[in-house]
Amino acid sequence: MAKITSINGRLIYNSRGSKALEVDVVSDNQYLGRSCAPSGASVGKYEAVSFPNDQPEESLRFLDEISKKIIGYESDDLKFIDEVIKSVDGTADYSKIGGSLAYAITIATMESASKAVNKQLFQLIGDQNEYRFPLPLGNILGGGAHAGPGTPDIQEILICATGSKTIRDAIETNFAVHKELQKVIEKVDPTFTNGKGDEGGWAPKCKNEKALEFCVTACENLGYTLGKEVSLGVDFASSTQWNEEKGKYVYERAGFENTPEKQIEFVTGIIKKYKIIYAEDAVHEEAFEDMAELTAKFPDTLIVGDDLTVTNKNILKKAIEQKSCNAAILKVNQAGSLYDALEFAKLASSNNIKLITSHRSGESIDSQISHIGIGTNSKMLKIGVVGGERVAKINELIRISEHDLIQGVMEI
Ligand code: 2PG
Ligand code: MG
Repeated sequence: MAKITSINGRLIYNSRGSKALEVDVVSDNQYLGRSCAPSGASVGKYEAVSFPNDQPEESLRFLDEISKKIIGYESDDLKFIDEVIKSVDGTADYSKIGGSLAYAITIATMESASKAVNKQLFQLIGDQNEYRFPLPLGNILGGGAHAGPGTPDIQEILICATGSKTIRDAIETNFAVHKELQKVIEKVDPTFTNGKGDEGGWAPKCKNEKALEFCVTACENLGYTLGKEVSLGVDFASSTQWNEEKGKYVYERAGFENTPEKQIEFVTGIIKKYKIIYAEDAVHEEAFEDMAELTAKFPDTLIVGDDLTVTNKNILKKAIEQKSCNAAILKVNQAGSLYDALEFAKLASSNNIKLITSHRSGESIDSQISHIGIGTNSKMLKIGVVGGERVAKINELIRISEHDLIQGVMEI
């Protein structure tokens, strides 16, 4: 097997213009793996810490110490690399070295290893006999922490081409809905500036329900039936609205507040009215019982944990015990290292929790998450619709489709 021969790191910039940590790992003096850690805006309380004391520079200082311990070793030995990173860090949440560093080293190393054996990265991540494309799940309308005042409180309305049989069709359907939505918004609001949120979803001045109606109209204008060719999803990102002191969800922009009971009614109403097949963080990150209520109520909807489960195996165990979700987001940087994230994926899969591999709102043009989505058997790949850093992941799916390694798309 190939051996790691050099490691280099640097601070570059992400799609929000913030510093991001990138690492190059070379095996056998020739196989370059390169990875840049993304960053979130609506960050879960129990996620890995991205940078020690919020200082990317401090994180980068630990690269040398780790490099010395892994150079000369096999680049596909993810477990060993993870152990070394953890031994240098010594904390439970990467607060000493920064989760970004763990992310970038582990993914760059695996990419380098995949090149050395001339395989696709997803083949090193998962060893199943059959691979399928996860269905791309794209943000078409953004609010909350991803867009400015006047936009909906709800963070994301998402499109998924649930009727598509090929990856290209699924991608093109998402593009079409995103384009049509622009026209729908412009028609209702001639002053619409075509502004977009951090992930490329349109950011109109409107309240939550109006935003959902815009999305329904866009789908219908294209002749699609919700639940057939396409389906809508919502990332409520409810921890953003949750006010611990008041014990209520405060919808500042729309001007109302929900008690926890009312929040369940609010979410229930939206899921039913808009035939939502994907509801992420419908209640706040510590409301395991309320999530369980929704999971029991909607067995045919993906009731998804993101801030709830933060790609953390121990927290997922609790969610499984309490039946708090039937699906979970996988974001490697929430976990820290790729090894941690793959352990999370194994636990999810063996407990029938469907996986959705996801980008962050602050992204680079890296595309390894497209491979991670395939390798972990994810049902969906939450990667946005437009914007260079989103399209990079989409285009990687097209490149992968040129190889005959994948048997069609996932069924939801
Ligand atoms: C989310 C993500 C990605 P952020 O909440 O699911 O859409 O947003 O990266 O800002 O946490
Ligand atoms: Mg989320």
